[in-house]
Amino acid sequence: MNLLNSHDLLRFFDPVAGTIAGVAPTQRHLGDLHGCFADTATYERMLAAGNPLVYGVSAVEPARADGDLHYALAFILPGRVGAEYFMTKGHVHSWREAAEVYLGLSGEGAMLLEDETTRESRMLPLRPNHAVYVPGKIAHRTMNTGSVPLTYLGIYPAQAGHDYTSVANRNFRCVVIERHGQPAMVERTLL
Ligand code: PAN
Ligand code: ZN
Repeated sequence: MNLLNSHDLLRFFDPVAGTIAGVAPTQRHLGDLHGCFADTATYERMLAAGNPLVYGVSAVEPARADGDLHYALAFILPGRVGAEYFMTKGHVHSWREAAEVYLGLSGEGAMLLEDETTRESRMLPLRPNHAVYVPGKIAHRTMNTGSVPLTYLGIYPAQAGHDYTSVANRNFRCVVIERHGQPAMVERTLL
């Protein structure tokens, strides 16, 4: 196999739908987000009433040699569990040093970043014309803070990998809620 044939050189994506032609998105429903929302009573109530789709991720992950890049286009539907916006599961990269760049494409959202060691947290806006840099060793989660689908592109080292377990075990220290019509980051234990 020659170098050019071994890579996915060109793909076509829909920035509003958050999908890539020829790539079936991995779908995450509310039931896949156990433990993510602080308001567990509202979460269980919503889950009992149905299991809505929350987000989808279309990843292009062809080669995995040193220096290769992977990317994923994602959409998060608008919605809330109580005051908490629909969000991704969140992860830290298995190869902890792996950083990532997020580009907002459509809609309005936010990213929650948390330092694994110090647990220092930041909330950053993610929307069109915004690029968010996620350094290595930083757990990251994305939420839709608007009323239409949020779409974004994430580009990361092919060796990054996704560690969901350590985030699920310890959870993010903070949650992002709607307060006075605006996203606000608050301590999970204070909700
Ligand atoms: C993104 C995420 C995407 C979905 O492509 O995979 O936002 O979030 P979860 O993976 O936490 O479900 C990324 O950060 N890749 O590394
Ligand atoms: Zn990532």
